[in-house]
Amino acid sequence: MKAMSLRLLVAACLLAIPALSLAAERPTPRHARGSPNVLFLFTDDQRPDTIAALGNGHIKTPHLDKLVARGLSFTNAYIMGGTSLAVCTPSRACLFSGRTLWNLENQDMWNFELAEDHKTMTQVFLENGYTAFATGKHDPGFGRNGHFARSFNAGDNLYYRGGHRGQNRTPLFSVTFENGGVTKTKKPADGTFNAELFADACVEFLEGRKGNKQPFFAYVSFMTPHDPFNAPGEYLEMYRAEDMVLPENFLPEHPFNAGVHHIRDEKLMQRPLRGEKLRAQLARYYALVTHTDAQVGRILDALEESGHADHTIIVFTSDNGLALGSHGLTGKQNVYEHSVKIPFLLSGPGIPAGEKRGQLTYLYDIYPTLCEMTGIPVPETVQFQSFKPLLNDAKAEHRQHLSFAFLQWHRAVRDERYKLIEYCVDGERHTQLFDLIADPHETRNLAQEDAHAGTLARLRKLLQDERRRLNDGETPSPFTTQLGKDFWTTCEGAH
Ligand SMILES: [Ca+2]
Repeated sequence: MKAMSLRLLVAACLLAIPALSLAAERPTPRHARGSPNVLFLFTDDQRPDTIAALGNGHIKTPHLDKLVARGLSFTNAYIMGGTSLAVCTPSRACLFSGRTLWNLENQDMWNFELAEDHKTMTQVFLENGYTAFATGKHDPGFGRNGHFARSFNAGDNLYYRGGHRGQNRTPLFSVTFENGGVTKTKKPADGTFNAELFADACVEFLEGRKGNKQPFFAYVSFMTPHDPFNAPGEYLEMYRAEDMVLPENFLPEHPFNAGVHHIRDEKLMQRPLRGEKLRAQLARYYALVTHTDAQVGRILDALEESGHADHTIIVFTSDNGLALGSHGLTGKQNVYEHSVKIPFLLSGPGIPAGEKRGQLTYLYDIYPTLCEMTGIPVPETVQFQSFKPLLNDAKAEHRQHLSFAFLQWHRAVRDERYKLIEYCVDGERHTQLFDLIADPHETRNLAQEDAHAGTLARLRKLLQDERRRLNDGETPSPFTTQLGKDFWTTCEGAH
C-alpha cells in the first residue's frame, strides 16, 4: 500500500484516464411517443442536510423547496461509499452502470470506464427512442469511444478533467456525436460560473424541445457545491460567517486514526479545526448551494416554458455528501451519515406531492426505478432494486439494510435503527455502533455497552453476509479485490 500512500497526496477528485473501448451499435429505437421525459439534476458533494424545506433553517434553497413541495423527499437515500479517493467517481460509475460498488469492472484508483455489456442508465433510454442530453461533469468514460459516447446523443458545456481552478474558471467542452463516438472541443473559461453555463446549456436544450413529442432524458451534472468554494459575490453576501451554526457532531479532530488524514480533502483545513474558520467555510459552501439552487430554478422555468413540465419526471440528488467539520473531518472519504447519505427528491406525473419516504434506498436504485416508471425493461446486468412501489404506497417495503465501504479502511452496515462501522487502519481496529433513531448525528458510540452486545453481534454477522453477497474482496478488478482483502485481513489480525 506504499504506492497508494503517495497517491493520497493527489487531488481527491482528479480524474480517471479513460480506457478506450468500442462503442456499441445502437439498435433501432422503439416508438416511445407518450413516455414521460426525465430531468435529472445532479449536484456534487451536497450534504443531505442542505435543503431549507427539509429542516435547515439557515440555508436558502427556494427552488429545491418547490421540488420538496411538488413531490417525494427520500430521507434515507445513500451511496455505497468509495473504492477511490475520488468518491465522486465510483458513485457515478454505480449510477450509470447499475452495478454495485464491488462489481464494477476495469476499475483502479482513477479508471472507471464501464464494461461495454453494462448498458448505462441513459443508454437504455436512447435505445428506447429517447433523446439523451448531458451537461456538466462527466469524468469517467469521456474518451472518444468511452461510455459517454453510448450514453448520450446531445450535450454541451461538459467538464472532463483538469484545469478547474475556480467555479468561474472551469474549461468546458462542446461535443459532437458521430459514428458511435464523440468529439470534444475545448471551450476556454470566460469568467462565467460553471453552474450558470450548465443551466444555459440545459435551458437551450429545453427551448429546442418545444412542440417535439419525442421524449428526452436531460442529465444536468453540476460541479457544485464541491470545492473550490468560490461563489458569485451576491451569493457570498447572503451568508455571514458569524451567523453560521456548526454541525451538531462538530469535533476539532477525529477521535482516532481513520486512515484519511493525508487525503487532499482532509488537508483543505488545518487541524485542530477552529470554529471561526469552519463557519467561514460553511458560509461559502452554503453560498454555492444557493447559487446552484438558482440555476435549478432557471431550468425549472425553462421546463415550464417548453410545455413539457406536466409530462416530466424530475430527479434531484447528489453523488455523495461531505463532512465539513462533522466528526473532525472535512472530506467525504468516510462512511458517516453526512458523507454517505445524500439529498434525494423525486417529482412528476402521478407522484404524490409534499410527502416523505423514510425507507432505506440507494441512490443507484433510481436507474431501475426510472426504467419501470417509463416502461423500459431493466437490463439484466443492473444489480439495484426499483423503489417504484414506494411512490404511491408510503408503507411499501424496500431494503432492510444497506452497507457501505471506503477503500481498505472502513466497512459499515445499517438497518432501520442501528449502524455498525468497523475501521481497520495500520493494524488497529475501531468499532462504532450508533442508534440512528436516538442519535442521528452519530455522537454516542454504543459498541462497548453490554446492553448492546446482541445488536453488535447481529450487525457484525450482517456485515459478513454483505461482504459475501457483494463480492467484497473478490471483485472483477484486481485493484478493488486487493482493497477488500486488505481490509478483512487487517481486521481479522487487528486488536
Ligand atoms: Ca462528489
